[in-house]
Amino acid sequence: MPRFRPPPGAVDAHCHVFGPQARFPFSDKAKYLPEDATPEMLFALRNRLGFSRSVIVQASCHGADNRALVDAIAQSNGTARGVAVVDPDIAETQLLSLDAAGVRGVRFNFLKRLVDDAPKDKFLDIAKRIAPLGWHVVVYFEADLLQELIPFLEAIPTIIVVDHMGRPDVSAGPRGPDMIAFHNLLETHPNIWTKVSCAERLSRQGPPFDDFVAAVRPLVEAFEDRILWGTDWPHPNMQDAIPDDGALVDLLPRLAISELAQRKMLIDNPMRLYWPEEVR
Ligand code: 0GY
Repeated sequence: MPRFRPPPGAVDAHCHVFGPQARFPFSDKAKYLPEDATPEMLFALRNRLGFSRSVIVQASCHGADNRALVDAIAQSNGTARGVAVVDPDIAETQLLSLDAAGVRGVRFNFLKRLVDDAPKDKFLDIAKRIAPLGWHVVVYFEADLLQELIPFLEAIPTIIVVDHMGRPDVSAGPRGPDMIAFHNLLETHPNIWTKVSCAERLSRQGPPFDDFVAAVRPLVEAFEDRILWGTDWPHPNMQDAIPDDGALVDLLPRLAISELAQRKMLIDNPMRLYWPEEVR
């Protein structure tokens, strides 16, 4: 259990569901085959950790088949929304039905170990089609791709959320080259947001993740209206070192010091993206 209690209404803005495989089989292009991670498990953990809402992000192992995601949102009683992966030729009616199901964004994954290809031209076609729905784009890439991706990011007409800050080397500190490049990206592109999540993957030191906190806190302070956070439960591809979710939650008051900054990161910012109809 975490020592930190998130404020009432807090949103876990990055988590996944897998399967159950018997109902929702994995893609035949999946690069890993995780254990089932069901909506019941997700919502039970969320309640234990003190979060109120979840943003479920389509993971690569389900490809562009969003049925498990849609099923989980349907079981959430309005407390979950989703980010889908879609093909460029998806029918308009399917997009509208994903919207009705609670999807508010699409994800473009550039990690070579997770996907066979990441066609920028097709991604841009998708971005143009989802923009009128008020959706946004979530992009997952690693730090060595950032410079090359900037023209692509600049062609996207919506808000963009970068997963896990584009996986910087946090061990170099807040003035390390990756953190500086990412800071500059946010400074020069007001439509780019990020999730300051995945300490468990990005920290070289491990718990209590001091290197992560030192590198990331200045980013939170500089861009507090564009920062999200998520558990990344059930931590795909980390079978050998599954992190303690409570220890991750205990990072929150170290990343966002004031109650106001915590409220923005955990409530105001995710609500603007995922439940805008509830934001006054
Ligand atoms: C994450 C991380 C990973 C996996 C995926 O789509 C995915 O399969 O996102 C990863 O292996 O880094 O963000 O959950």
